[in-house]
Amino acid sequence: MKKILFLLSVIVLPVACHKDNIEKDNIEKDNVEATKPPKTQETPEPLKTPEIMIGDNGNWWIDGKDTGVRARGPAGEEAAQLISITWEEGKMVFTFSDGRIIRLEVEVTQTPGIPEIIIEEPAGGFVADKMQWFRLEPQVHSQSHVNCLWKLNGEEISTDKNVVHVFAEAGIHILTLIATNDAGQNVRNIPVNVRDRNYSPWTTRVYDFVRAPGQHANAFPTIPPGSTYEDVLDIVHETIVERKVVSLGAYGGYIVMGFDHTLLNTPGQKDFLVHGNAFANFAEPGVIEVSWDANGNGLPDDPWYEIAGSEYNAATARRNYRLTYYNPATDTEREAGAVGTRWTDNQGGSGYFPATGWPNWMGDTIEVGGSKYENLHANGSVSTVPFAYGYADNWPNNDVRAHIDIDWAVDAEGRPVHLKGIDFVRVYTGVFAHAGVLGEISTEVAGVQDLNL
Ligand SMILES: [Ca+2]
Ligand SMILES: [Ca+2]
Ligand SMILES: [Ca+2]
Ligand SMILES: [Ca+2]
Repeated sequence: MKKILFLLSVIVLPVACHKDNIEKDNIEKDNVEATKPPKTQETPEPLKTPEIMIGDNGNWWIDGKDTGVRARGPAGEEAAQLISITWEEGKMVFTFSDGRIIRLEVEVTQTPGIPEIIIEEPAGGFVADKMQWFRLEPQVHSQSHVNCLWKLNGEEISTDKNVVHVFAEAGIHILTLIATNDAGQNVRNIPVNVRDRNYSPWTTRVYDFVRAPGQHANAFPTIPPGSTYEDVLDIVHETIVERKVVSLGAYGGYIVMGFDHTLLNTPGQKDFLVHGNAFANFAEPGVIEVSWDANGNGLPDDPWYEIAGSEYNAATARRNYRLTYYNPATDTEREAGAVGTRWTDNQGGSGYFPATGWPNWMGDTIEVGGSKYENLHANGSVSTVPFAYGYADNWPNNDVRAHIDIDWAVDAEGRPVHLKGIDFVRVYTGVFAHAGVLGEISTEVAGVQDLNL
């Protein structure tokens, strides 16, 4: 985008327009309205465009103050035409057609009026990549309460001062900021050149992995003895990007994954699918949480939102559930003769979970939590019935009931949130159950697929 150019035609100041007989302190204002001068890198843009005029004493007046600088030549001569006004180190520089240059200290003060919008535009204009967050933080100055409204190609997208948006399509898009206060409205159009990019529809990164106890405590993928957490994260990352299965272990075991792009919430469409290894009547439902990089640091340290699936409002659902497993090899409080892995929760519960496999790298305790749902057992048989929708490793991968809509996301209070897109997906085993000879109910994850890429 080209900066708004200073229009010479509106600041031509022929002395002929000056009226000699105006009263003292009454300052001529003919032909002296100037557009905002172009800003330079050295000087900040002023809060308000100064009012420039020739006073009846023949001097330049700035914002009603006599500068003491003559605006014209000797009596009877025409003033040279003003050809530019620029800012240099806090001074306004007036250049005239006869070569004269006048530098004036200009004290610019904010006065009541419409909101002032200041946007530092990079050379060459604003550029964004498709499916990556674009952030713009303008300065908006106003002496009264100001409301901001952002539009994209004419449609409202935000009412915050700062806009964060993700563009689905390449091309030139016009962002419009409308700042409104008591005095009126200021509107700024900002073209953004959105570049095309090719992305992977699959998970490209694993950020975190905590496995809960289970029969595959050190398998799926194989974790060699002596592996550190970082080693395990590397192994799990390789497994996921190769689209192979990672077992999360019993209740609460989790994985955090990300992408090379922001996975968009396509209106009216399901958006992604967590691949697992569910088959007919052997569901091991994993709770899915989503997050977007709100703080812009590229890391999953932002609020999480649960995908409220079919069980979210079940009477047996538990929120803010916390469970601690104790390593049977080091647990000094386990009772003599007890079988299984001792556990306690934050709701007064405790017991021994039949699975005894302990992930080698996890230390003495494993603390996990989130929501907890009741597994739909099929009368003690090894089969478990899938939940209706909204979970991982629940329906087979090729079943549309495994598809997830980002619109199902809710906040910690259960209120729907409206996310434009997500950058991170966390999946954790959502039930605390054991399926006899098949071992604990443990969610498997083989990555996340963007359904609209
Ligand atoms: Ca959607
Ligand atoms: Ca499974
Ligand atoms: Ca972040
Ligand atoms: Ca499993």
